[in-house]
Amino acid sequence: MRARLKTAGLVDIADKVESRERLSLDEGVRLFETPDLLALGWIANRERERRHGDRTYFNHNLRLEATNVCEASCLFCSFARLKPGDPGAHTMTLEQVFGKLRQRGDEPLTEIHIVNGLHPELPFSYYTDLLSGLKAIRPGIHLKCFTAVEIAFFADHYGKTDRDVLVELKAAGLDSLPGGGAEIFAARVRQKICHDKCDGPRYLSIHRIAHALGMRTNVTMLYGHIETLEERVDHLLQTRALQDDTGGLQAFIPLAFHPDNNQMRKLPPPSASETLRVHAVARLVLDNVDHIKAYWISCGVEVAQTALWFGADDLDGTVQEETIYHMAGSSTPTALSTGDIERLIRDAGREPIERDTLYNVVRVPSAVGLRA
Ligand code: V47
Repeated sequence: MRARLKTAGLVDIADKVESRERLSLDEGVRLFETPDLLALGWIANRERERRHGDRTYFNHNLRLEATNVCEASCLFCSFARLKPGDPGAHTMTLEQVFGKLRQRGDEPLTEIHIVNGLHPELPFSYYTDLLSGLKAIRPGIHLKCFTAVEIAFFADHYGKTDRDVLVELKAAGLDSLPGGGAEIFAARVRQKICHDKCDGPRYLSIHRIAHALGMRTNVTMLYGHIETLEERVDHLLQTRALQDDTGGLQAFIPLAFHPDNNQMRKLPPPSASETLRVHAVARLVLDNVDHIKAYWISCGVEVAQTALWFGADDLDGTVQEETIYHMAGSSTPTALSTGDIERLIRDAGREPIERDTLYNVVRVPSAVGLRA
């Protein structure tokens, strides 16, 4: 392998990773630029196996979107509708949301993940009642709800501070924040693709406040549109700097841009190689984040399986009611059973571990062949 790393010009980076030295912006860009995807994958996989062996995490979760009414105008979004009553706009009543959970009977869900549009007409009590109502139905369930972009919107719209919004939502039952809304932190990109929502510094500041309040969060990165390689690595470095300060991030999730039915539909979607490359570079640059998630809804089931050899150690979960990606052209199923996910992981040569949101082990489907 060393000869191949040498030919690829990656020996110095491979050695740095092995001796746990930090990678720089330039080194991150070099990793993106290398034509030798397998050499990059080898380095990322060695790091993945050092941390997790063959262990590959997933959870039994339910994804809900209570409203797609959104006053932001992100060019990449196929899900949002500007106003209530616009064709395709939907807003569930709280009873309808609760019904979605009740329909699941006693299915052993451990997490509900909710992301909504920025709805201009709902009262703040809609969100607090949503959380407390879900907790009343399933007291043990983990509520991973509302991106930092939604938190910023609540603060501006209801005249509160970001901190007060988080404190009130936490009191109502919020347990953690999902990573959505990060897109690319660079102002140049945000100005072009999502100019009218929370900027990068505020996104990071909201995660920082959530961590200080004892909540864990994830960070995502939307790639494969107009961003440069430097802007991708800068996004990773800003994520790494936040984690240095707080330690509150659990997982980093690269999200592949889907071009159908949105204003960036002329762009091609990122290729499978690009997706593997992004997972691998994320694993290597984010030396202080434990988990890299290959979200199968976004990158496709087969590529997600392959990403488990390119730095990723997590596949997200059963999901069940996704619409953001399916409205943007994803051809993945909308749900997988836990049995499906276990099979996918084993079929990829890894060992499935069912986790909860905080990465506590819920179930080890098979202990055979597990590495320490
Ligand atoms: O914030 C929207 C992205 C995100 C498109 O935290 C698009 O565990 C690609 O954040 N093409 C929502 N991406 C999904 C998300 C997420 C997913 C899985 C796990 C977690 C977690 C978080 O989806 C949005 C936006 O960045 N998105 N439209 C599109 N056309």
